[in-house]
Amino acid sequence: MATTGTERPQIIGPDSGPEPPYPLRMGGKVVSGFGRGSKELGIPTANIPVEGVSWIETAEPGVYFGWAGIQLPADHPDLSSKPSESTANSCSINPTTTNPHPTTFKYPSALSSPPEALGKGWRLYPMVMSIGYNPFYRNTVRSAEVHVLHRFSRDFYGCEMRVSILGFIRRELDYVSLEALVRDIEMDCRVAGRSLDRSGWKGEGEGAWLWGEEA
Ligand code: ADP
Ligand code: RBF
Ligand code: MG
Repeated sequence: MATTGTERPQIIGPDSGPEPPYPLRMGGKVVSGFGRGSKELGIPTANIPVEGVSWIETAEPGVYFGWAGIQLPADHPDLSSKPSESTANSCSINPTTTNPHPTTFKYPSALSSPPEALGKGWRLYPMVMSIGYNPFYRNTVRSAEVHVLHRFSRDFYGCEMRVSILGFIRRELDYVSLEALVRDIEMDCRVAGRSLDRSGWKGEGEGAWLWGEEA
């Protein structure tokens, strides 16, 4: 059964920072997913291939959070958006008929990237991600999909994306309705935002991976 917001921890992990086995990394080019993320839920998820990720098969299916690095192409409109603008517009969820008024939450600030990485189009964002089988949709293959906590003005299919997972939020659940699923994902975004908004959770040591310098 679905849990409700009041029963859930509002912040994950100790203030000092992530604990083993985190950080866990995965990366690759953003591919097309099941084609229902944005349209049905108002919550776009960037799918990255799970092939070749050593830890993925043994990871507990569920919702994780951390940081994402994305290499945006030179003409992408979000290359010019400043962190302050992104904070002002702190809801990455799009309104839909099932969720006309998505709630806002705090976008935590990311590590600052070096000028060379910025020049190559790399940008860092907080993220929540789902790893597993989406019981609500009964998928038969394991997928990894990342919802980036930033409202983009254009898609970024085909771009190189890196994620560094710092913690686990909850197991994946089946739901009585789409509304209940969306409400829980909104809560996941708030929990991730709050958890990453602490100095021990900025992904210290993960920068070079996140902006594409490390293989
Ligand atoms: P698909 O089923 O192909 O994954 P989605 O409806 O889940 O389709 O949309 C995912 C795409 O939306 C991503 O690949 C990315 O290009 C784009 N996108 C726009 N905003 C976001 C965001 N905040 N988080 C993740 N992806 C986003
Ligand atoms: N799908 C589920 O069936 N159960 C879940 O508990 C669940 N949690 C999710 C949490 C987050 C943060 C995200 C981004 C997605 C989650 N999904 C879950 C996946 C959702 O069903 C999926 O994004 C859509 O099916 C589009 O592929
Ligand atoms: Mg998707």
